[in-house]
Amino acid sequence: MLNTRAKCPPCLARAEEDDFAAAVLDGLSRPQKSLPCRFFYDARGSELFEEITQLPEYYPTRTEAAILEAHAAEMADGLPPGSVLVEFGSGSSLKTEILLRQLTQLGAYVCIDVSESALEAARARLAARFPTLDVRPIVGDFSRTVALPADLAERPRTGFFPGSTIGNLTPAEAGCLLQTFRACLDAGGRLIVGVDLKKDARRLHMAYNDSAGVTAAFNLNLLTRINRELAGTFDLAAFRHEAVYNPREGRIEMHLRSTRRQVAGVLGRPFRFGAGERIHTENSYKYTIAEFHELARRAGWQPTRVWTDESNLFSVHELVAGSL
Ligand code: SAH
Ligand code: AVI
Repeated sequence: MLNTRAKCPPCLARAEEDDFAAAVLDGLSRPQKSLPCRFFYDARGSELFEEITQLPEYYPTRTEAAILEAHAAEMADGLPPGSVLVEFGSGSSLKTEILLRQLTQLGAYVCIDVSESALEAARARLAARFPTLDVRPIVGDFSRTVALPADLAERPRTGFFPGSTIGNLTPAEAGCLLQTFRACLDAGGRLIVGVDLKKDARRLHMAYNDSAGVTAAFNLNLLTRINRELAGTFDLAAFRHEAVYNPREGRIEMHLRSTRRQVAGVLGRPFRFGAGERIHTENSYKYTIAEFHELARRAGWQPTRVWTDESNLFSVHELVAGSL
């Protein structure tokens, strides 16, 4: 597996500090404590995310998969033979298989993710299911990992960014990320991106507060990871999962709320929590199609086609890169 680093635009420069320890110490030192959501995905976090995707309340994965099943042939149409499919935040690559079945002339599949365990499991499964496919996993942060393996650099590329992972960034960060992807893909290249749509707040609330408590376990696992990797002393029983829809921002916010006054240590540094104080762990922005088109255009992409489900829960967009 390849580990690569490349330059990012100045607005993503903060991501340079992605070292887990530095990010945790910084996030917990702020007046509003926060932790970056990309650190959810250690091996256990990736497993818990896969469980989330199977929950009855979590509609995004199955809805997006159904959209891909219905339209994969159109999405694959016109892809030059020998092209490279580059997926950002590929996780299990399960949904990717729907596209791969249509992309019979694909030159290679490059999958980029921070979770080494998820990449390894995907690599092994794809090797069995698509024995002739050239799969190139890259462990890294997609906001910085834009350098493709040298032998693939001259091939035409199509980007794939499913799952509404783009919603986990603020709109400003998402715009920067789309610019980074544009630099990574060819001028005239395409990006297929999955975006969760604005909808009834109750439905959103249920999707992030499932009755089996899997999303709560996913959120709390961040503290388990800090305890294990950073000599943390968090008492998990004294923090509670919270997910609320913020209609003004158009996003689900996930938090970990301290149920009492307490002190938790990280790498020997004490962090004080008041009763009820929260750590902000994730945003999950929801867009209308028009809002997402506007965001894409500002980042230099031309929206060409969009596919949705009958209930307008989720959208899959085709964007074409303008010249730089
Ligand atoms: N694309 C898959 C997985 C979505 S979950 C799907 O649609 O089901 C989000 C994935 O993005 C996780 O696998 C996580 O490890 C990865 N991820 C999150 N932030 C990342 C980052 N900054 N760089 C690379 N991968 C990231
Ligand atoms: C990966 N990402 C798009 C998921 C989401 O819905 O924002 C992560 C997640 N968080 C809680 N449940 C799922």
